[in-house]
Amino acid sequence: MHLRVAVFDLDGVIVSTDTFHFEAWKRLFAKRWGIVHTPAAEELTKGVARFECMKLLARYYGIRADEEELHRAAEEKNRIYQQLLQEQLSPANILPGIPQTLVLLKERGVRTALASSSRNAPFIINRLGLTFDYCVDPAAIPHGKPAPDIYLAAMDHFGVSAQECVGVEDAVSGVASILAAGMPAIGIGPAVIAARADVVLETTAQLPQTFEELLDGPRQLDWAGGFCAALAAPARLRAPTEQRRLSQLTGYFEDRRAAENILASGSDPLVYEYHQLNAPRDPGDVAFGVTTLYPGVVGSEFYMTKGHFHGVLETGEVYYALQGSGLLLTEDRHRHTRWLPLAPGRAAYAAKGFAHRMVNTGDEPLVCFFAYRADAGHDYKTIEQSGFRKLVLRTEGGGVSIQDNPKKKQEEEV
Ligand code: S6P
Ligand code: ZN
Repeated sequence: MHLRVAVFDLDGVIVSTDTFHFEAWKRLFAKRWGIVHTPAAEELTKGVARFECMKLLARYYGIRADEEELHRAAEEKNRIYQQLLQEQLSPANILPGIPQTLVLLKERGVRTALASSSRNAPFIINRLGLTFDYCVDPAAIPHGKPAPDIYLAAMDHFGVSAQECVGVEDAVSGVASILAAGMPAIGIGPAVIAARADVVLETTAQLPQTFEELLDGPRQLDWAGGFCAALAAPARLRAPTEQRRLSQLTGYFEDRRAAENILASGSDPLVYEYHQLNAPRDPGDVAFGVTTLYPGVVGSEFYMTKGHFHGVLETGEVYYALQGSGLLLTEDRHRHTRWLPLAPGRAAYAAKGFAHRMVNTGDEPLVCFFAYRADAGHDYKTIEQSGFRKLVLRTEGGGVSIQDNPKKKQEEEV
């Protein structure tokens, strides 16, 4: 990806204003109703708009007040909050990694924007001594997060495409807003784990390295200490995948002429791609990744991966289907052949000693997670020369038929 613009949420990403909000509610409840506001109640307000917080807390503390009074109280809370910011907000409230990230982006020519729904944002930024190339004015945005409007406004300002941007958020509705704008999303903190961000970080301190990776490609993963990597298909924020086009696979299909005809017509379709993390070649490590096998046929044979034995023959491999349907064709060197169905939620185990190949018999991409012993290595030659014992073919009625591979049969009869 060519990154040109990074768009940031403010609260929880650039700065932590949690303590100011807590103190403001505390003072409000003490003054108006003689109630001691607790951290447990404060938890309920995270990511919730001001007046909604007011109603929620009033219910929590059993306060009886009409809408009008609650509105006035919410306004008073905001005044207290602003006053606290005036008196106490300092660069010490900037979250870890943020200054380094902004310096890095400036050095690398990436423009920065702020997409905060808070009308206090310009004041806060100013006070912290931070500068962004552009701050979206929330007053001019028709629909708040999770609608994409605020991120689209940032994108339009710079005249770039969504794929040239990345958004950073710490709340589910914020990540949803980024994704709805079509941008890749970086999520911060455990709250966004379920929000389908492309990358999820534990803290903002990991942002400088994440941006370096976006700009320069991934660093060495921490195989000795543990790590979490994005394997989403397509892996929008990671290194490019290995791709296999038909021109690299013609010899693998039974009907070679059909393959050559497709190529002669001027197209070289992408048959499959896989993204694998390069584990150290150590028997104690586990190599893993994701393969996406596209739907299609060559003649009547379904699209498939090359297939291979492992170099260390006696090593198994597990496939877990995430999307699509098809099968894992496996065979050993002693005439045992099996085909294992692949569909979301099913795990297929290619036993040690068995060659394995994915076949897509459906009409959408077949996406599988795979994992195997990291030092197993690959033996492609055997399959390249004589194929698998079985061919997986589409019948005239659109069904699936598994037949003997005549080439292999002849060979084994000799
Ligand atoms: C590796 C594992 C997968 C395949 C990938 C591509 O042991 O089985 O990573 O490499 O699905 O298939 P192939 O047959 O071209 O290697
Ligand atoms: Zn394998």
